[in-house]
Amino acid sequence: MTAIPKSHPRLNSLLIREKLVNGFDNNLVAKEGLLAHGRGEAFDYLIGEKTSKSAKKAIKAAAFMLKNAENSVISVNGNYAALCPKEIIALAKNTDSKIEVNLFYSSEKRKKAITKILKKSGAKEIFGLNKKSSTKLLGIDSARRIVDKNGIFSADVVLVPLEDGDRTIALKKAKKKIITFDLNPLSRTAETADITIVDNVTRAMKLLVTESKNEGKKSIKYNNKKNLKLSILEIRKNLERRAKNA
Ligand code: PTJ
Repeated sequence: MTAIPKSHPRLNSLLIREKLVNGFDNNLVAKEGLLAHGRGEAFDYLIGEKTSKSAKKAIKAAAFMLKNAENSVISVNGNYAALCPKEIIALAKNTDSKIEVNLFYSSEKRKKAITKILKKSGAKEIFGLNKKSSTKLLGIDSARRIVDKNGIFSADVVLVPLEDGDRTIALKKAKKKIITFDLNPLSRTAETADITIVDNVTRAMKLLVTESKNEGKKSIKYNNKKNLKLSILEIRKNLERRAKNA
C-alpha cells in the first residue's frame, strides 16, 4: 500500500517513483536505474511535467516510422519494463514490432523478471533470451552489444528508450533508424537518434500507443535537430516564466 497522500501536489511523479522502487524490489530495475530515474525526474521538472509541443510532433513521427518499418524492434531495459509494460505490448501489437530485452547491467535474474512482467502483460514472443541466436554489435563494449540475430541485429528501426550511451551511434553505423524517449534533450542518445521524444516515457508511451492505432500512411515533415532545439527552447521559456513569477 502506498504511503503517498492522494492530495499530494506531485502525486503523479511520486507514483512513478514508486513504480521504479517496486521494480527494483522485484529485480526488474538495476540499482543504477534508480539513479537514471532521478536524472530524468530533474528534467521532467524543467519541462513542466507535461507533454510539450515538440514531444507531440516527435510522437507523430515515431508512430509513422514504426508503422512503415519492415522489421522494427522495441528494445526493453529494466526501467522501461517497470514503468510501462502494458504500453510496450500495445505498441508492439499496433506497429507489428518485435520485443527484445537488452540490458546494460545484464543478469539472468533480471532478464527473467523482465520477461515475466512482459509475458504477464500479454507478450507472446520475446527476443534477447536465447544465447544460440545471439550475436555482437560492433562498436559497443557493454553488455548492450549482445543482440538477437532475429531481433535488433536484423532490424531496420529500433526503439531505444531511456539510455544515455553509445549504442545509438553503433546502431546508426549498422544502418538502423533509431527512436528514443529521453527527458534529457542533451543526452548522447537524444542527440544521435533519428527521432527523440523529450517527454516522460509514462506520458509519451500512452500517446504513442494511441497515435500508432491510426492508419500510419500520413507522413509528417520532421527534422530531429530542429525539434531538439525546440524542446530546449521550451525548457528555457518555462524557466523564464517561473523566474518572472518567482
Ligand atoms: O536496465 P539496464 O540494465 O539496461 O539499465 C538501464 C539504465 C537506465 C540504468 C541505463 O540505461 C542507464 O544508466 O541510463 P542513463 O545513462 O542514466 O540514461 C538514462 C536516460 O533516461 C537519462 O538521459 C534520463 O534523463 C532519461 N530518463 C530517465 N527516466 C526517464 C527518462 N526519460 C524519459 N522518461 C523517464 N521516465
